[in-house]
Amino acid sequence: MIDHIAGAEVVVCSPTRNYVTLKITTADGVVGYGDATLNGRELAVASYLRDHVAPLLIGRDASRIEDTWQLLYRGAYWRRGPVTMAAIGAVDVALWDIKGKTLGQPVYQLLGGAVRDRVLTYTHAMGWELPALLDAVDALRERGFRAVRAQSGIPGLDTVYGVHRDCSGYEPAARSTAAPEEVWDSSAYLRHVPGLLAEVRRHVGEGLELLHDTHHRLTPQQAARFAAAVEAVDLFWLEDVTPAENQDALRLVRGHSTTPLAIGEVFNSIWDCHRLIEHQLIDFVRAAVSHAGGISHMRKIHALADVHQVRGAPHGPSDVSPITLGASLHVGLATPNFAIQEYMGYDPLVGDVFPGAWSFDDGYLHPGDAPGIGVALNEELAAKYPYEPAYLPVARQRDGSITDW
Ligand code: GCO
Ligand code: MG
Repeated sequence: MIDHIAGAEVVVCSPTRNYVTLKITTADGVVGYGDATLNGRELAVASYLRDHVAPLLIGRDASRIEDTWQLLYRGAYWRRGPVTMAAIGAVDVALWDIKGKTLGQPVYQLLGGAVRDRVLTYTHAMGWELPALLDAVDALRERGFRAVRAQSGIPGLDTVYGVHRDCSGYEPAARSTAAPEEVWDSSAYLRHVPGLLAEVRRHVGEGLELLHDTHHRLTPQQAARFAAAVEAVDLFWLEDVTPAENQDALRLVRGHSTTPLAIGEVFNSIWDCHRLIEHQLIDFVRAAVSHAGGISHMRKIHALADVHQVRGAPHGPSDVSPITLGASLHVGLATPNFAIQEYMGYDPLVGDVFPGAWSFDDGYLHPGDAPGIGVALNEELAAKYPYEPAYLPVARQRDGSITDW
C-alpha cells in the first residue's frame, strides 16, 4: 500500500557544482528523490517546485504517478519549457523511487524488467593538441570505456568550451555571478577538426566507438559540410550539429552524409522532437530524464522513437545529479531501443552527497538492484555546500556578436 504525500522539500546544494533535489515523503515515511537541476538556472526550478508544485502534492496519493504528471502538465495551463519540465521530471522520478521502495523492487523491474544485462556508456576525452587528446583517449580505454567523445582545442582560439589546455576535466558551468565569455570561430573549427578526428580514428583503429559534439554551433551548410568531411571517421554519432530549433536544417545534413546524428540535450518534451523522429532526421534522441519530464515522459519519447528506429541516448553530464543518472539507467535497462548512456563522471564529493547503487564496469553501467532508483541524498553533507552562482560560458564570434551555443 502506498500512502499519501506528507512532505515535499527542495534541497539546493553545491558540492563542487549546483544540484537541486526534490525530496518527497509519504505519510508512512517512505522517501523518494528527484533531480531538478537546470544548469545556470537552478533557483528558478527550486522556486517553481517550492512555491507552486509542493503545495499541490501534499495529501495526494503517491502511487498515482501518471495522474500527478498530467495534473502538473495539463493543469498548469502553461506547458513545456525547461523549468516546468525539470520540475515535473523531479516529481515523477521521486514518485517512481517511492513506488519501487514500497514494492521492494528496483524501478527497472516496474518498467517491464531488463531487456539487456548492462547499459553501454561513453565518456569525454579532451586534449588541446592531438597528442594530449590521444593520451586522454588511451587512458579512458584503459579504464574500460568502449565509446569515447573526442574534443580538442582549435588553432587561433584561446579557449574552447569543454577543453582545457592543461588537459584537466571540465566543469560545464564556472562559479561566477556572470557568464564567462569566449571567442568562437566556425571556420577555424571546420578547417581543423575533421583532420584531427581522422587522426584519432587512425590511432584507435576499429575497436573503439568515437563520438563528437559540435554544441549547436554550425549553420546548416557548415553542418552538412562537416558531417560529410568526417564520414570516413565512422563516428558513432555527431552531436548537436546545428541548433535544435531549426530542425529542417538536418535535411540538408542528411542529404550530404550518412554520419549518424544525435540531438536532444536541450529538449524537454516529445513535442520538441516528434518531427525529427517521425521524419527520421536523427538517429539518436538525447533528452535527459530530468529535463524531459521524468521517467514517465521519457518512456513515451522512446516508444515513439522505437517506431522509427531512432534510439535513446540520454544526456548525462556532471550537471545532472547522480539521481538522474540512476533513473536513466533504469530506463536504459528496460528500454529495447536504448543505445548508450553519457557518463561524464562526478567528483568523489558528489558521490558522497548522492550515495548510489549504480556501478561502472568494463565500459558498461548498471543501476543496481536497490529498491526504487537507488540513489539517496546525504542531507547533512549537502548542507555544508550551499548554492553558489555558476554559469555556462557565452560564445561570441570574432566580431563580438553572440553565436549559437
Ligand atoms: C554534453 C554537453 C554538456 C552541456 C552541459 C550544459 O554533451 O554533455 O553538451 O557539456 O553543454 O551539460 O549544461
Ligand atoms: Mg552535448
